[in-house]
Amino acid sequence: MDQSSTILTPPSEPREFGFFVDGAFVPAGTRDVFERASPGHGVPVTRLPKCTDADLDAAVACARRAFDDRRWSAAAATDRAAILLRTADILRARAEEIAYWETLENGKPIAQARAEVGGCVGMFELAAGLARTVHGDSFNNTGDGALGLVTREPVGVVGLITPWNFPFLILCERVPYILAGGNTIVAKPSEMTSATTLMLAEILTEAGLPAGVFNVVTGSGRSVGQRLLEHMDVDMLSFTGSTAVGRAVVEASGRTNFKKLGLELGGKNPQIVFADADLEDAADGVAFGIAFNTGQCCVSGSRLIVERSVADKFGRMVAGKLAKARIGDPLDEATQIGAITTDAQNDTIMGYIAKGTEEGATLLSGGTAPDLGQGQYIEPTVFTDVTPDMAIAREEIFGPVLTILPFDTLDEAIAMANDTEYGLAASVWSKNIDKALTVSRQVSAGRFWVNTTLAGGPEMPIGGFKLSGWGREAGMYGVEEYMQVKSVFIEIGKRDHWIK
Ligand code: TXE
Repeated sequence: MDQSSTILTPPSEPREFGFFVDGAFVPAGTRDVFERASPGHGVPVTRLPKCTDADLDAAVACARRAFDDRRWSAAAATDRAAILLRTADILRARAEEIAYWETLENGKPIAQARAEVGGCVGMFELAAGLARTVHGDSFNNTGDGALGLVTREPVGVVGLITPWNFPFLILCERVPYILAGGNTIVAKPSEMTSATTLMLAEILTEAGLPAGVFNVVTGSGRSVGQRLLEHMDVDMLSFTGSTAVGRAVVEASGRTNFKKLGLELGGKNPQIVFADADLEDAADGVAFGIAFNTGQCCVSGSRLIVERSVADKFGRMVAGKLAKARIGDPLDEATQIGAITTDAQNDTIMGYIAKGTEEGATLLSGGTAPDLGQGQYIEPTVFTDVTPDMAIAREEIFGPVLTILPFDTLDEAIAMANDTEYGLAASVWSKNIDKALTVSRQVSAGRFWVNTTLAGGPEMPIGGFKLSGWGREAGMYGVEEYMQVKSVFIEIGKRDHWIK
């Protein structure tokens, strides 16, 4: 794992992990084991226990105890902040190791994985400050006989189900803020990419987090994941994944204890490009927006909505940019586009590319799966002659597939951008501030970018409108999401008696 060498290599044999409960790793023992192969190399890289129902119940019971005895929620915010800051320091020191395992299990380029870990350090640093600044309110205007206080309290035990596309980043967009609020956690990472979640458990413990506050169970969504959704002792559940499973999360909460929910689901995000944009910048941004993380990104800009007068020229500019992006071994420092993370996702993306052609769209560029000798890769793909009713224009593909739709007027651009059941993210490219602001106001999306895309920082909230989900993650919005509000009304002085 020498970062100075150009190409790292996969481990000679898979690394064994246990799951993590009550501050310690539990080895697989007699449990079934899931072996994960690197999508970029096709060789096994990790082995993880398939946790049982009893394991999940034990992890929830442990998180429950750790919450109820107030070992974390009653700690002074300064102490919580100190642990979050120590975590940031250890993350920084172990960034290379985390990036390596993230790349092996996910297939993303190592340079990108390193940048993501850097972003996660910032999440912990910000959350440390927020642990100390989150506060309630007071009403000193209720007359001399009363005082109203509004306090914030942690929700309790939080179940956290995360996907395989950004296993560490999505985790760290949530964990520091959940901990800042004083909650305890049972995390269930995707069975495809659990290693770095387990590494975070080790790091939090080293940073001084009390045992039982952060627990990790490994295994499939249908088994331990579903049980976590239905668990009566889980007070809140944060789910990031498909809209279909998001529905199952809502149903499970309704059937059981009405646990509070946070949902970040799918997207079909528009990139609106006006003729007055800096087209060179916009072409680079649109190419990045669809090819980053091989389009396996809930905020991918997968629908290019471009002013008709420049549509042909701009489509060629984007295709030209994408043709220059370097596809290759995810462990190669120079790689910009890595492997497709799962076999199922690979089939889904290739299926949509075939469907686009069948539906009558024209393949402007890409569309093939290059043979790099090992692993699974798909070229960034651009379709023109797309109509808004085609499946490739409506459904989340979750791959590097861009559709181009031309527009004539501003109102038409806004209507096309909103013509989707999703509302996660959107971008507008224009040098005319009136157009850019009008579009930003009228497009339904939880995240909006002007003359950029897939950008931001830990202060900025994350989440969606419409079928893209409920609630917001990150920043102060994220901390408040994982807290309850309590109103405390206090009488001052002698009571005015009801019964005289
Ligand atoms: O997601 P799942 P998949 C979208 C994307 C992709 C599609 C399918 O379109 O093609 O979803 O991906 C756990 N109870 N996104 O099948 O199944 C599962 O173990 C409890 C968008 O991988 O939703 C994993 O930890 N948990 C997205 C997590 O849910 C269950 C990111 C996500 O898996 C469960 C990923 C169940 N019944 C996919 N079934 C985004 N918003 O970024 C599964 N899980």
